Amino acid sequence: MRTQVLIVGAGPSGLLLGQLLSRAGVDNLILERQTGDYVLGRIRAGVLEQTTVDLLEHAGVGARMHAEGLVHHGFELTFDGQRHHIDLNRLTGGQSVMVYGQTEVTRDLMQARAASGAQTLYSASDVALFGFDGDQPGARCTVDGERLEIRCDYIAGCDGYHGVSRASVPPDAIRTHEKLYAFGWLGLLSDTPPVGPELIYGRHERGFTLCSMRSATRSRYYLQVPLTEQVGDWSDERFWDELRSRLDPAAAAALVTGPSLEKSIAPLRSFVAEPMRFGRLFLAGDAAHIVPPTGAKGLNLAASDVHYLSQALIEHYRERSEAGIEHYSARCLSRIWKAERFSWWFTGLMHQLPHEPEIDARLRRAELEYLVSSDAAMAAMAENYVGLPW
Ligand code: RFL
Ligand code: PHB
Repeated sequence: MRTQVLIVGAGPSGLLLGQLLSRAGVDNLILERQTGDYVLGRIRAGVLEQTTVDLLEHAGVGARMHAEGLVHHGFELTFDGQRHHIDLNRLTGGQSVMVYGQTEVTRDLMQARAASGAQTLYSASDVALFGFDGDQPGARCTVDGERLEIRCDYIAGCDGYHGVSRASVPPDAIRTHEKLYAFGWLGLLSDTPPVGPELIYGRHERGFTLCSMRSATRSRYYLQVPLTEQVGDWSDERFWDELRSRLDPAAAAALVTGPSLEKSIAPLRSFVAEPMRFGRLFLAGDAAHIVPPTGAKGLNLAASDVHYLSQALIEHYRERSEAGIEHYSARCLSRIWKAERFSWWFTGLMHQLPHEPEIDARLRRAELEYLVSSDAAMAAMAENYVGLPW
């Protein structure tokens, strides 16, 4: 088999890259380790920056997002029992974000791919990459018990943090930076109306909480929990009681509870791999970087990588220009490090940090008080939250 661009991974990065390439007439094939249903069953990100919304539109998958997504002009911060509104619209000169779940983005992209006739091989096991340091790259894998070999011009490693692409790079060619936090987020999805019209990020002595949503009738809540917690120890009732105890009185009174549709614990990590190109292999999305979810940058960073990579490859095939390919890694990393900084800062500001010296906790409270009293500080936060320009 042969294709121009072999994409490893059918998460949002791989599917969006495939869609942008297909629309530009660049032949591509996706290899995915899981089934399509498994990929759609993962509940992850929920907030899209305007640039991500624009890119999805450009990819021809904007219709349902615009019909069903919720435009949010602000969000709320709570601490010490008080709510503070961050008016994104006013602070950024009219910008906003779109609440539309990763599951829906993925579903829209899968449907567009099926309609375009581009090929995706699901349940592909033992994917092994070769030749990307030369000019004849490819991959071998097993699909339906058959061993396949696929040749290509380029490989896009869109296979997430645990994928094979980054692991295929010789250790002396790659540098990684990593910070694992001592806590995770326990998430719950339920068919209950959201507690308020905007997202609420809450700091509380029992731990951070986030009240998010997927629609007017579906809510997504998160609780900071120690990494040692097991999801099986959290009945729905225990989750709701804990959430209520961390909310401000008005939110606690407004909270509507119901059976969970999904519950899971995600560890929090900051991670960057440099560079993001190794000859004819590119890394994009979670394969190259992870942010803690505070601020919802993970999926949006994946989208900006894919924007740069699709441009670079399309330019290569249309104009025989290597400029985008040469600059891919540096362009991505410049934006990634800024989003890493923001996510790390917002995480530290809002979470209970184990064994934190008292003075650090007081300093963080002073920072929060300063933040909500200063338009300059709120504007800096808002500018990062809506997403830095490409
Ligand atoms: P994905 O979504 O991990 O997709 C990678 C795909 O590659 C496949 N794969 C392989 N395929 C073939 N061969 C192999 N050897 C393979 N190894 C892996 C996988 O099965 C998968 O389908 O990466 P991608 O596309 O870069 O997308 C990135 C986003 O998914 C990610 O940034 C966000 O979901 C991060 N994230 C969150 N971001 C937010 O902005 N807000 C959130 O609330 C949020 N919650 C989360 C998250 C990430 C999580 N992970 C990764 C543990 C919650 C979780 C649990
Ligand atoms: C979500 O809805 O899953 C979500 C929203 C905002 C975040 C993180 C996750 O910062």
